[in-house]
Amino acid sequence: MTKDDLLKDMAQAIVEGDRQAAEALAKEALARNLDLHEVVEKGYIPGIQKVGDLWERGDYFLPELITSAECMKAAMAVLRPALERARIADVSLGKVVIGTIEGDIHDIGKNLVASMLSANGFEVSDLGADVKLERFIQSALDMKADFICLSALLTTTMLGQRRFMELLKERGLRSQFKVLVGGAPVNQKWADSIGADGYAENAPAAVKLAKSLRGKR
Ligand code: B12
Repeated sequence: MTKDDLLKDMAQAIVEGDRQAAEALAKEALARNLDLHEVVEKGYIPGIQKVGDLWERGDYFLPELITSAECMKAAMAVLRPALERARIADVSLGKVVIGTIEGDIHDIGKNLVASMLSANGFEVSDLGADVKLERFIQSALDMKADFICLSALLTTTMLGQRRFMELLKERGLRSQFKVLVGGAPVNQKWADSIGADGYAENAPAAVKLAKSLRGKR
């Protein structure tokens, strides 16, 4: 099978909710030593995006959405150790607290950002999904984080990103951390409007952004 066929099959496995295929293809990508960033960005992500489109059009319902999301998570679980092992630098480029805002259980994209930051030499503390704003602050203070990364996939939880910025200011902590925001409904304009330090549209861009902001205050 060519690489392009493999990538197409990955997308299809997610669309069809075929967990066995999604996992087997991820294992094949590892065995063939493929570029895992390409595998994720050109194989699996287009699959879950298609699922989102089908759902929006009313062709898929919540059960299909859940099944596809589980396949995506299963495939990412196969790839995650290798993504993280591919650590480029052995020195820490900075400490990162990451999570999905409270009220939001989407975590596939956040997990990818966490894995890639970790693979690129950042020390990452992943708080998971549905994380209370207070917890982000406490964890960042406890680990003396450089970055706080907030993921939001719902328009409602995007508002939590804005509230978070306000909370940091109220606590007099704004200058202590760089805050990065992301998630499908988020964009640069939103990041600017809430006074975040940066926005990135995908995991590789998040790594680039974090690297570019290192040491800046
Ligand atoms: C999979 C999925 C689910 C799964 C989630 C499983 C999981 N464990 O994550 C399940 C089935 C559980 C689910 C549930 C729901 N979902 Co949903 N879901 C999706 C779907 C199809 C894909 C999301 C995804 O994983 N994308 C793939 C990843 C790789 O992309 P990503 O998350 O955007 O992340 C990338 C970037 O955004 C960026 N990034 C992400 N986070 C961060 C953070 C930082 C700091 C940075 C820099 C970058 C960054 O990098 C990532 C990697 O490249 C989207 C559709 C879509 N187009 O997004 C809908 C979608 C997000 N869901 C939606 C909805 C409405 C829901 C539900 C409310 C449905 C319901 N009626 O119950 C619930 C929400 C429950 C809750 N309280 O959270 C809507 C949101 C609409 C809106 N405007 O608010 C969407 C857009 C679908 C739609 N078109 O209507 N969902």
